[in-house]
Amino acid sequence: MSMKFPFFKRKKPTQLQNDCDLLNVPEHVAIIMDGNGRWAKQKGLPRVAGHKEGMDVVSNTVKAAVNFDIKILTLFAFSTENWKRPKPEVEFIMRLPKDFLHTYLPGLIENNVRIDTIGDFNGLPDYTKEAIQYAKDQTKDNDGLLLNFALNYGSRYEIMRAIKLIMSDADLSKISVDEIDESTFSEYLYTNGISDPDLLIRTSGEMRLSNFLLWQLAYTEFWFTDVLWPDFSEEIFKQALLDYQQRKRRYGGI
Ligand code: V07
Repeated sequence: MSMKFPFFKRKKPTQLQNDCDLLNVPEHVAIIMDGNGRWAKQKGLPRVAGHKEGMDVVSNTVKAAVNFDIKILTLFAFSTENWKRPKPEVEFIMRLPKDFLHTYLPGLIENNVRIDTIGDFNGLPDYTKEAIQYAKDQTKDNDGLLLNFALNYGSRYEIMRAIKLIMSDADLSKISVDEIDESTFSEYLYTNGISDPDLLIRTSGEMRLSNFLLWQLAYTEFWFTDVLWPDFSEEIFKQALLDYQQRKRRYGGI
């Protein structure tokens, strides 16, 4: 069992632990895992081969996050806009969570990882929901890394949904207008209870947010790389963390 997940064990300090201040790693890292289709095309493979390769890179990235002692890793796996893709591609992608968990759930459990999701969970196919719900149940008491998948997620929808929830609570006199501030508003978002990302990484050279965590990224440091997601590695992750540590975070102050 543990031989299957050799990189998960924290026997030797990783390179990062040698040359970077572990007290200063971001608590919450969010990643837009872009470039899977392009990676496949460059290799003359079908797009889905890129998604499959990207799935295995998710596992390596989780291992790295555990090694780096990151507390929360939020991965943009499927957006509300991604339904517009060809049906066979969407169906393939929707089988990846089950595929992933079949291979990697035991290692995640062994390493105290908790799995959760943000987004419209009910809008996912039953076979996808069932596999993920099982993993959530199996890991709910773990207090190591929170591995948070954004699935069927769109940020404008999330914000509009929050407004509707607030208005319905107002109708029921559970909340009054003057109680609504930034902090109570945040409680109505999918990310209720988790801190805002300290660092956002986007791969494959695109420099936009694509409707990801618009509210939550207000003060987040952004880090972009031309590397395509299937080529992302612990080494590139480490570079992002080192760059993050060089930046002065000001939160609008001086
Ligand atoms: C997906 C692989 C990564 C690149 C981006 C798109 C394709 C892992 C999961 C997953 C989700 C939930 C869960 C366990 C694993 C996943 C989707 C797409 C929809 F509990 N990778 N991955 N889910 N891709």
